[in-house]
Amino acid sequence: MSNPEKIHQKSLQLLQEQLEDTQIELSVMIKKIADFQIAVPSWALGAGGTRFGRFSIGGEPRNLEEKLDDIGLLARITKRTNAVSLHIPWDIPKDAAAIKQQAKALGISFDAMNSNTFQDYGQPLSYKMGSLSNPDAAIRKQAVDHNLEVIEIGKSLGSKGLTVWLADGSNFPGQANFRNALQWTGDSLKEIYGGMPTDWKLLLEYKPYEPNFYHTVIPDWGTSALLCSQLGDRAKVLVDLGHHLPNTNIEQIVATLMHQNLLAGFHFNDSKYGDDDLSTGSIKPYQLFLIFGELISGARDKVQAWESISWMIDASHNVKDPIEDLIQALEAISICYAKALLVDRNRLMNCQIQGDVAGAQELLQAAFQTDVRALVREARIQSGGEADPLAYYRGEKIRQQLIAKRGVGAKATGL
Ligand code: AFD
Ligand code: MN
Ligand code: MN
Repeated sequence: MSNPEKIHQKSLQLLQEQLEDTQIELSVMIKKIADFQIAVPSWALGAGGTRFGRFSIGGEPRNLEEKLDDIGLLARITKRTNAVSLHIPWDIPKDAAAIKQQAKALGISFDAMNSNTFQDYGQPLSYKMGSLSNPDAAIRKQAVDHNLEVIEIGKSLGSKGLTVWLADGSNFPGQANFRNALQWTGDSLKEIYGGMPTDWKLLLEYKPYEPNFYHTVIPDWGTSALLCSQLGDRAKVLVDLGHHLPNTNIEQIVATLMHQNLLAGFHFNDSKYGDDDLSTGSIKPYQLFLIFGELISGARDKVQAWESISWMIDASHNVKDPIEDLIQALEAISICYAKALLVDRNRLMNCQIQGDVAGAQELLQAAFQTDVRALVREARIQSGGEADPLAYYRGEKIRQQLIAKRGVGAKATGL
């Protein structure tokens, strides 16, 4: 029978030897990995489903308190998350002080708040034809007021950010006026931005299509950056990894945004074809590794501070246990980050200056092919987490416990 602890120590020793002739200290890497925390989306603790149906997982959180309990478990066993990103109105706290207290006891803070102007949930006017870009000024006002309410809720919980993702757009040529929609969106965002406390930031998300299939008002990073530049220096671009047409060079977008100090942060997920919201790193880990390369390089060159970037997962689970999926996503993010830390950026720069293309590729591939799981595990163990969170979660039969407590048909609020 293999001995995981013995293998773990041998892996660490091998990494130590591999790093011998570099300037990289193992202990420094372990601390960076341990310090790198990613916020969990409240909506990812239940089964998401698609427009073709939803299959319950069983034992899903039925309210915000239970969502926080599940995130508290993730925080305790993975030591990779210490924050939640809430979605309003799905997560309106009945008692903000009690929720804040519960979160604090679980070691969880509140990352960016998410507004919702893409569904009708009983508000007087419908968002069917858009929200911040709607031709009807009364609907635009309702959507602006909703965002201002979300800010107020966020203030009561200690959040410092508002993420705005708009489903606004059109399904057919002629349905909307591109320029009016953009203008109305910009005007509405100005009102929202003006309603934010001065220590908050606006994270403006883009997406090329879905739910609208002919045009989306904020389809790409350029439009988001254009709108942010009209708002102020606390409005920046949120990069959702699933929000790009296939084969888009996302690492280049990240570098470009950092270069302008315009990167708000990430919604981590993975995709094969569209906004598939698959587990981060499950399809294109090399892309995620290259994205971290740009982030590390940009921070090192001081084009944008690492601390100014928000790290959040945005995923929706249809076939996996949500907590197992989030364990895997958090692990994949840490692994790609750790691999990217292995690249000697000075040597890479020299290869670029000398036109040594193969040499540059060797540097990247050597780092990407390095098995850093022992480092990520060691960072978790040293932080008091479980050596193998997934094995722990399954060994303790936690999903079965949640089903016994909440019921097999329990459905998370939201989607
Ligand atoms: C959907 C949208 C977008 C948004 C998320 C939460 O595509 O990514 O951030 O829902 O509202 O995934
Ligand atoms: Mn998103
Ligand atoms: Mn999305």
